[in-house]
Amino acid sequence: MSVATVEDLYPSRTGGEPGLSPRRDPVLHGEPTGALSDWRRGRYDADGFLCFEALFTPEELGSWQQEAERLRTDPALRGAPERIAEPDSDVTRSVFGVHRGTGLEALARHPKLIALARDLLGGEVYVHQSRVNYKPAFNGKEFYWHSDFETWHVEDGMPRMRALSVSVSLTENSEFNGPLMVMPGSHRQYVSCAGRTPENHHEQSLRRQEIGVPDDESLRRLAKVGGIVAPKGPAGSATLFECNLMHGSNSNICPWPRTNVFIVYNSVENALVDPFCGLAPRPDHVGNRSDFSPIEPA
Ligand code: 6CS
Ligand code: FE
Repeated sequence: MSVATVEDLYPSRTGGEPGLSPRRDPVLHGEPTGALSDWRRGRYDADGFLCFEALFTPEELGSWQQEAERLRTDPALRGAPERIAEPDSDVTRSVFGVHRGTGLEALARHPKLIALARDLLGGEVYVHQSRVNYKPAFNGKEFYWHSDFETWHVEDGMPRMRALSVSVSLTENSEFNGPLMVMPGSHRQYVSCAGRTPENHHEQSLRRQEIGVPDDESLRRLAKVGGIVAPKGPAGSATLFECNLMHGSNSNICPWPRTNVFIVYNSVENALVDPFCGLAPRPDHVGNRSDFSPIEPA
């Protein structure tokens, strides 16, 4: 029996010309659950992101800050594939797979975050990816402009745009320490990238991404539409952004780290298929394909 192949609605890195095309999925999925006001849902639909102040209690935040620091220096993670070093040193850049078996599981299963994800993604969700990005003081290098969905589609086999990230700030995010920068409205255009995906690309891309990044002209056009915004806020604030929103962050040369936890929620109706690049799937701690069951609030 032939296995039905899933149509590639978002080709990229196929050796063709890079460029923009309209997204082929809605931004808001399903019926509102009431977790967000109509005004907030309207802003997310138009801008592709939402900012929140003080979603969590100081006690919750304190335990997550301690856990992130433990993970950053944990000797057991030193040689583990879940720990990613900065491109120019062995300083910890990221730790992946933190939503299971660490003290950050409670963050991933926080009722407020799951309610927001269910409202915007239209039903049950599961965690596609989780990570702490440390953006350490003095050494935290940039994350060049990119669409997460472009990578998750090409390298993880995520079929449609029905996922979102929540970035929870464990330290202040100021204009000085490499805050997340987004291009409002850019989620409405899909950027097909040049080049072809190398084998085991994640071993390079998670340190410094050079394949699967947009061309200059596409970036100029997206920035011309909605400009650039860098959400700032104290520890405990959060930015929720759509999987296809163009974003990046600059290097951190100041004495304060910019440490954020990212949880990626995907609709259970958008579970991964074979990667569209035709290569072997990325490891489970980067793109979860071992457990598509709905995540339940803690
Ligand atoms: O490849 C990925 O899945 C990761 N890369 C970036 C730059 N953002 C999303 C995710 O952390
Ligand atoms: Fe990203």
